[in-house]
Amino acid sequence: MARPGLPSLITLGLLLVARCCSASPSLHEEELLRDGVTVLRQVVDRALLADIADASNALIDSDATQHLQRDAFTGSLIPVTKSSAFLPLITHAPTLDALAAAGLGDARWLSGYVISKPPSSPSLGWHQDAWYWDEANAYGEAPVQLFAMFYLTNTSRANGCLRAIPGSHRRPHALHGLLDAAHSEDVRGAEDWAAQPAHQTWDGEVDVPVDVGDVVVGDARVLHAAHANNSTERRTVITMWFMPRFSDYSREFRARTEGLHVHLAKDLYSDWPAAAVAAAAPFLPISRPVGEVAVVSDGDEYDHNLDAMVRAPGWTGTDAASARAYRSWRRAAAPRGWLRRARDGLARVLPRA
Ligand SMILES: O=C(O)CCC(=O)C(=O)O
Repeated sequence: MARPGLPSLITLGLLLVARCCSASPSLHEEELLRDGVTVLRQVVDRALLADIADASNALIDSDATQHLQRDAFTGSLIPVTKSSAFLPLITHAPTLDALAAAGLGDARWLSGYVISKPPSSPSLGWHQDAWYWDEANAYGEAPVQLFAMFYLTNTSRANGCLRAIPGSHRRPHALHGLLDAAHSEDVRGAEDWAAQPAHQTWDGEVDVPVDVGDVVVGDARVLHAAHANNSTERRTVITMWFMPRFSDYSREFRARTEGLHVHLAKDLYSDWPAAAVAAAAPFLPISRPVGEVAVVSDGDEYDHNLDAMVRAPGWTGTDAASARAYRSWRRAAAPRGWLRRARDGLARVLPRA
């Protein structure tokens, strides 16, 4: 084999240096697809985080949002659209560029929440946040909806870090049949909450502790929870929801997403300064100019289980493609009888390691 000459070695070196110095933070794409969760390390500017912490604390302390913090398990669940200070997280280039580099570009922002666990608060129970389980694409490999969690403090088991069950976004899990709907009244404040499956330790679960500046990126389908906050400080996360590859979805699914987005993010359209709305516009899942988006202010803004949402896995009979997708998803956990018998037979005849 010919040896590379000096000029080509120099070129290679320069290319490597350029790549290393200009590279946007890389998303561990395989980890995200396999586990349903990954961490982008140190991608958020400290000054921006300080502004976001100020805006979050002002919202949490405001009388106007007390009805959005009725539940000590989640803590606050305040839409970020209550303040245009959160715009930089809707348009956050390091996160969106990392998604794009991993093939998850054209991401549109669906909604976002200030989730602040008060000091000495109980665990947030296991849940998954997908709402499109009647769609065939809910059972595929590619994520349809992603969370980007921006924590405002370092997190650990002591102050309520995130935990997750890797792989549960692609495989049925015992918890799927045991849980009530995420962020619903059913999971808030039950007297025997500590004994419920949603607050137990499950095989395969992992803690996802972070440092300030990290962003946890995950598939909406992955089962996740948060430990109790046993510290004396608030533990706040800004959870932002994005729909990657938005233009690839069917017209019907885009319309469904748009309807949900306008409902969940209505304050952006009614209360934000025009310049902030214009800056957000390219990142929104809307099919019309922002000025033409019609906002209806009805319903309970604390309700996260709307009629348009299908919150639990299971084919609802809407179309044949999703029936096929659902069957293959089930098979991933429960191999066909002949496969199971063959595997058991092999295990009997092969010597043990
Ligand atoms: O509070 C946390 O760490 C997790 C929040 C969460 O589960 C969510 O945003 O769905």
